[in-house]
Formats: sequence, structure tokens, C-alpha cells
Amino acid sequence: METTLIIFKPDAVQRGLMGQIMTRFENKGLKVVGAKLMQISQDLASTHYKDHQGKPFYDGLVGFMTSSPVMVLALQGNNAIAVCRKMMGATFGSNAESGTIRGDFGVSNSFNLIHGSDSPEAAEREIGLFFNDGEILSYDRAIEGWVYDMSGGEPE
Ligand code: IDP
Ligand code: MG
Repeated sequence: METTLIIFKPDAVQRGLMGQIMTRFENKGLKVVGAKLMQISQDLASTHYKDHQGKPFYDGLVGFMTSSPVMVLALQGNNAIAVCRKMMGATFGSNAESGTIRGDFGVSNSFNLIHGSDSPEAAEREIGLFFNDGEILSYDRAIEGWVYDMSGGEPE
């Protein structure tokens, strides 16, 4: 089971799309193990996006991410990192496939609604950045045995 860090960016919160986007992840069967509304600080935004420092869009990106509250989620599931990236779609709303979150809800390249970790290393680092100890919860879901085939002892 993987856990990935998802951010509903300021445009998603301001446009009232949190519920609709969350519903897609819940419908998929992903388990919410962390969730909070927060204001990202300048420091946190620059640490989170450190790999993009120096790029032409970097200052705008940090300005955008710190401009208004975001909702951060930790989602758990089989292959969750790749599954969420696929559900998000390509980076730019203008060319993201229909059926994806970015493809269905936006047309902007900068305001693209959602962030998702892109590797297990990134997921671990980002969950550590956005969640404190005790904010990632471990619990059983009654539906688990219908989301996954558990007949072999492991979720399939
Ligand atoms: P990703 O979010 O799909 O992983 P990255 O290339 O990691 O895309 O870029 C991080 C974020 O930076 C994007 O989600 C988007 O908000 C912003 N961004 C990336 N490239 C551009 C650009 O060319 N113009 C404006 N914003 C960009
Ligand atoms: Mg990225």
C-alpha cells in the first residue's frame, strides 16, 4: 500500500471544487488517512517546490500556492501515487485529457487545481512537510473487503 500527498490548490478551494474532486478519489476506493485545510507559508512553498527554483514560473507558483488556503490530503491505496497522478491528468489544464481532474475542471496552465506526489521518495518527503506526527491516521474501513480482493490475505 502506498500513501501519497495531494494538495487541492487555492483555485480548487476558491472555486468550490473540493467536494467534487474528493468524491473522485473516494469513488476510486482510495482511503483518506490525512486531511486538513491550511495556509501554506512562503517557506513551506519554497521547500515543497525546491526542484523548480530558478524556473521562469517559480515565483508565480509560490505566489499562487501561498495566496489562499489549500486542502492537503494523504491518500492510501494500491499503487496510490501513480493512480492519483493518472486521475489528475497532465500538468496543463489546456491539454489534460478529458476524464481527468485537470482536464475536466480547468483550462489554465498555472492554475491547475491539484498537486500529487510523483514518486515514493517525493511522497514520503511531502507527507513529512505537510503533516505533523499524529495527523496521519491508521484505521479500518468496513468496505475494505469489497474495495480489494482479500482472499489471498493481501489486498489484490
Ligand atoms: P506537476 O504538478 O504536474 O507535477 P510540475 O512540472 O512538477 O507539474 O510543476 C509544478 C507546478 O508548477 C505545476 O503543477 C504548475 O502549477 C506549475 N507549472 C509548471 N510548469 C509551468 C509553466 O510552464 N507555467 C506556469 N506554471 C507552471
Ligand atoms: Mg511535479
